[in-house]
Amino acid sequence: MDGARSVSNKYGSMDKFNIDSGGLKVSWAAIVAVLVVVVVGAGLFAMNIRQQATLVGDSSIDSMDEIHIMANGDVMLGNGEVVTDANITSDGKIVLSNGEVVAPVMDMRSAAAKSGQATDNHDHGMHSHEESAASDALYGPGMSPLHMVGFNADLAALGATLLEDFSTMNLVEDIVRNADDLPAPIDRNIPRTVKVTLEAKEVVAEIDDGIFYNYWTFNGQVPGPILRVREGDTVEVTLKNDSKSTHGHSIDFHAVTGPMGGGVISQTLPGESSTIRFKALKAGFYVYHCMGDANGNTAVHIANHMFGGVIVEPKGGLTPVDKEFVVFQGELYTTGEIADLGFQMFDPVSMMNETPDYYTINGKPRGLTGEHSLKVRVGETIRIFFGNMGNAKTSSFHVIGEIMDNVYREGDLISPPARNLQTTVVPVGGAMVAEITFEVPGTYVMVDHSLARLDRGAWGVIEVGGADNDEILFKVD
Ligand SMILES: [Cu+2]
Repeated sequence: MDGARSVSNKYGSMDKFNIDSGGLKVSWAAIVAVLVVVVVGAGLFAMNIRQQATLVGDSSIDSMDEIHIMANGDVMLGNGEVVTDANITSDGKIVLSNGEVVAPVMDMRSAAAKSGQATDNHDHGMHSHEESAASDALYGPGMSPLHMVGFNADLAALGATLLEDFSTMNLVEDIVRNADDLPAPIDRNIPRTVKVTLEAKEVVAEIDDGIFYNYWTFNGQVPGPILRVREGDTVEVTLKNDSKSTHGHSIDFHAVTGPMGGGVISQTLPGESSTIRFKALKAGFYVYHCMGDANGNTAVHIANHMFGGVIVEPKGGLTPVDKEFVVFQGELYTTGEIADLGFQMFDPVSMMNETPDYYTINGKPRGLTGEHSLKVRVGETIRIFFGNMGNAKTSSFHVIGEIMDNVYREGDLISPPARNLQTTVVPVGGAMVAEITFEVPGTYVMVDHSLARLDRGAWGVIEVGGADNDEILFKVD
């Protein structure tokens, strides 16, 4: 990392780059403590509301269905009036002055108000419960307790559910899949049926030291497993959905030709499994991602990092190289600000605004640095399979100090590659394959050349060992 350290920014040197967590390393045991704080905090908030409460003297409510809890704990009545002293019970219900009890309604606009966006309260009041519930299903955060708390952190009852659920969550020490963790090239010239099993697993892992997130994954790491088949192969995929999951999951394979990429026929509820078969008709490097549950919400499942890749080799195979790597860029949308410690929940409003808090490389901001750096020797040719599975941002892939010899744009392994590219554009939901040979040893940084994203994690490191080569790069004076 020595070379990289010469690059500095407001967060410090490059190996400490974008997230200044003060060096705090939180143990796994401490996560529970963090969550206790979340839950107790929410509980105290509700108690505070109760202490302030007097019964609401409003007889003009036409329908109990038109009542919403706002993010600040106030209650919006059906006539648009805001009540600041409603009684919120410990199980998250609102008690009105006439003693009637209504269940709270999650509302997107409450979250918007919380995040500082303008809202139209009067218009808000006109929305029915049914409309609101429908919009939650279409646009909202899904039904994960963790995400619902993120959506309206005022609800102590959900906080309690959170803790209860968290005690049984899958904990993953390191969410990053090593860049060299992909299958070897295909060594056969006949088609075959390739069987793979993927498991949808909702886990808790660190975004960075002391920052935790409820990732949804395939097989507990990001990206999910890389599948490698030959053009013409039949691929049989069994999707298991972990019994601890809070959602149904599915897979939309971009390598599939057929409706929804298999996303409908692979719908799988928690604790169940589905098996689908598809024929890999066309060679290329393709991404796959969860298509969501029966309610859709594909973007939420992608934001939570349910994605991976499929290499469909052409019948003639790929040119031999010395090493192959897989690199995936993603986006994380959290309720906190960048570098906020503790448990960070998914923020649907940030996602809809397309403002990621972090860019991930194989699951974490600057995920492929340090021990996860790509290791190469001078003279070796490497092939990088790169996928962009953010929800919003096109990536401008670039390796500082290198020129890519061959670039198979957008994952097209059939056409002749582009040659000698400095930067290549990788669309969201797309991919590319690059071949690079290194001539000079040292530290190379691969970036999304929208460099404002560096502070949020959009970079990784290629360490190139070997003898100096002063003929190519040399400081004269
Ligand atoms: Cu999913």
